Amino acid sequence: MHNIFEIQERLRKKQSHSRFLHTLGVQYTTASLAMNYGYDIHKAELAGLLHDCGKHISDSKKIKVCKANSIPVSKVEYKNPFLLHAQVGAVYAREKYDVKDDDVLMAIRYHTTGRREMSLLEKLVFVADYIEPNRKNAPNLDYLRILSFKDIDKTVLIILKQTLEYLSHIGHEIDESTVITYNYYKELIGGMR
Ligand code: DGI
Ligand code: FE
Ligand code: FE
Repeated sequence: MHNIFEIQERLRKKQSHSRFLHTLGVQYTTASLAMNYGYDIHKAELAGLLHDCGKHISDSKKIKVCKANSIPVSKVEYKNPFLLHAQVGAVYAREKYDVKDDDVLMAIRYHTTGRREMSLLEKLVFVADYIEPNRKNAPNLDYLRILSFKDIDKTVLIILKQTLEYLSHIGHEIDESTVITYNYYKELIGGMR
């Protein structure tokens, strides 16, 4: 078992105050969702707590860490290296925080773009990142916070839809992985009706 409080202390020293509050928010929101869906609470807390542990380093270091670990960097990621904090986070969780569990590492790796066929833990972290109580600006948060405890796949889909709408509204480049994830969950949920 990892010592959650010890990891919190380490992250508190690295992260800005607002990032640290977000980090704690994702930790306990992932844990709450885990209780609701009958998932291992300790693994959920650990993944939520560490999900942004690759965020505080410089863009050039993010690219360097990816190269050193043979992680491919797409054109969009080169231009928007913040996207790589998910990949770097998974590397740091393994190397600096001694996380060996692949479910936890994958949940950190895919927390920004999601992916097709996410595991339950990947979905819990993806959703918790968006709805945790310190998030204030995204649309439909009240609705998504209720829906997340009833239908996790539908919540994932709406978050992806809103994220893509937001990115095109502000004219940010979209990584194809986000679109692939969206299309997968759109198809999945369309097929369920
Ligand atoms: O690290 P956080 O800010 O807590 O949250 P995150 O890792 O989910 O990153 C959120 C941002 O990532 C949000 O502003 C949307 C953005 N994002 C997600 N997919 C893409 C993307 N940004 C770009 N440019 N392209 C994407 O495909
Ligand atoms: Fe993040
Ligand atoms: Fe986050």
